[in-house]
Amino acid sequence: MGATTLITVAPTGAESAKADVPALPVTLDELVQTAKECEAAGAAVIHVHIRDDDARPTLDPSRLRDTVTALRESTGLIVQLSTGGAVTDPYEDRLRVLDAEPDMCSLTCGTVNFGDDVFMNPWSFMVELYERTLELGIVPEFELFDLGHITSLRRLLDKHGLPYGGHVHCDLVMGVPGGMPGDARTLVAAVEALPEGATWSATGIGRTSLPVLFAALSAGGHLRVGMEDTVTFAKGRPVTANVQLVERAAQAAHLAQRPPMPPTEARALLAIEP
Ligand code: KMH
Ligand code: ZN
Repeated sequence: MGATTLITVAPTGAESAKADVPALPVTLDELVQTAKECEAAGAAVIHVHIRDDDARPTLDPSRLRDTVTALRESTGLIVQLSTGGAVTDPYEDRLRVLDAEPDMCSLTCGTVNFGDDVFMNPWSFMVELYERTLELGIVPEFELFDLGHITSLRRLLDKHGLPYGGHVHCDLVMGVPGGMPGDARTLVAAVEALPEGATWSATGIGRTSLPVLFAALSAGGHLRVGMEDTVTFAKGRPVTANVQLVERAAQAAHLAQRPPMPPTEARALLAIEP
């Protein structure tokens, strides 16, 4: 078990509408402000989805580039762009995300029912995205929504070798309606199935957020929190800013005697160039 806890913030996502969730950061200014606050509160990685001028999810290449640049200029956070996008995004657009040259990108290891929708990640797409990360020198974070995704991750590593930098880092995304449940026994089962030497974080969607946070800390893992995953701080209390969730995660990490990991240490762990 490591001595510190890597905290990733996922501030926006592609699912919530600004009209329904006014605290959601959707402009570049809002995102940069959020990133600064979350870094000060203990986050080391930011998982980024961006929005267009109408606050709708977009994978526009020049906006992505501007976002990476702005986050680098304003923070020391590791910038991880989402290649998942929204469920409606075509594969070509999702592949093109890497052209924005982030430090990291998400790489989901299989298709999953996603509420009423389907989040498509067929094997051929996974392989193409993985090969591109290797070519471009971008470190992937393997997103695992279900136990079967771990089988596909192992197959990917067997057939195509280790990721850029040589270290495998995963994120268990739990509690999606259609994916694995967000509870302690499923988390333990998933962690036991991970490739040897892999590090991992976990996040619980919606009301599974806290059970997964506590289970992950207890099992020696890292944390992802943010309004992509939950917009409710407690029953009847909406999240008013992402930093609330990061502060709570940092407090829990301190209590667990594994305080938040600074971005420099996170870069070394994830084999990301300084
Ligand atoms: N928005 C979801 C369909 C990722 O960022 O890579 C997919 C997602 C995963 O959020
Ligand atoms: Zn995402």
